[in-house]
Amino acid sequence: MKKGIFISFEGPEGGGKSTHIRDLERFLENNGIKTLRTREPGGTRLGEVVRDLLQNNLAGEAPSSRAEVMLFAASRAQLCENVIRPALDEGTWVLADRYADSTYAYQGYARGFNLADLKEITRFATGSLVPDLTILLDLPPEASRQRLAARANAPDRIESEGEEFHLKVRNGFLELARDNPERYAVIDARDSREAVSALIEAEIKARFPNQVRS
Ligand code: T5A
Repeated sequence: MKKGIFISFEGPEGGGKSTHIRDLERFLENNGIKTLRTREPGGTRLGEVVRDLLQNNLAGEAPSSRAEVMLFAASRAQLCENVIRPALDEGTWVLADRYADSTYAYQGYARGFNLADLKEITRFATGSLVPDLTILLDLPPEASRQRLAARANAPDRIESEGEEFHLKVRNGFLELARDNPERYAVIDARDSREAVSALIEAEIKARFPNQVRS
């Protein structure tokens, strides 16, 4: 039975998901809460191979758009069954660097696949596991591009998509947040690291007052 809390972090590339998950981990651990960080695609041995297929052309050919949907779903299915569910069952809080809403934003709103189809594939892959809270680190494409340009590694296959694609991704996430206001917290990721982390902590305290106090 699920005893832990499941929090997903979503948003455009460079929004600060990894950075703010690390900050939240420290905050929760200071409150005596055990946490586990996951990432997608990836997070299991099978998932990391899928990540290489999706991002680094491991197979020597790019996946078709439909194959891309199924590869993200396969990575998520493995992660849910082998990592996320067992952790939640033992009371660990899971902090997910991307989850199903990324599929809806990238493969749905940006690539144009039908959202109802994607939801059905996701329901099967995850056994209907939905986060308790989704933190959307919202960033316009221009700011996202600047952050990615500042890092050492070259953009991967999906990051290299054009401006219009990334605008659709951003607007898709904002629409998902509007459609699921009780699950989503939208945070302006252009603020400083300290300011964004403080907003996330305030959100967690407000939503889970019995578990998080200081
Ligand atoms: N994808 C994924 C799909 O298409 N469908 C799916 O279903 C799923 C699951 C995954 C790719 O796959 C796609 C989406 C993606 O294109 P990834 O390699 O895992 O890609 O990369 P991202 O998830 O995009 O994450 P990034 O590592 O690019 O960015 P983060 O984690 O959001 O940002 P982070 O923390 O690395 O920060 C980026 C930079 O900004 C700075 C950091 O120091 C760093 O330099 N920073 C801040 N600067 C100022 N103020 C702040 N508040 C800052 N926060 C961070």
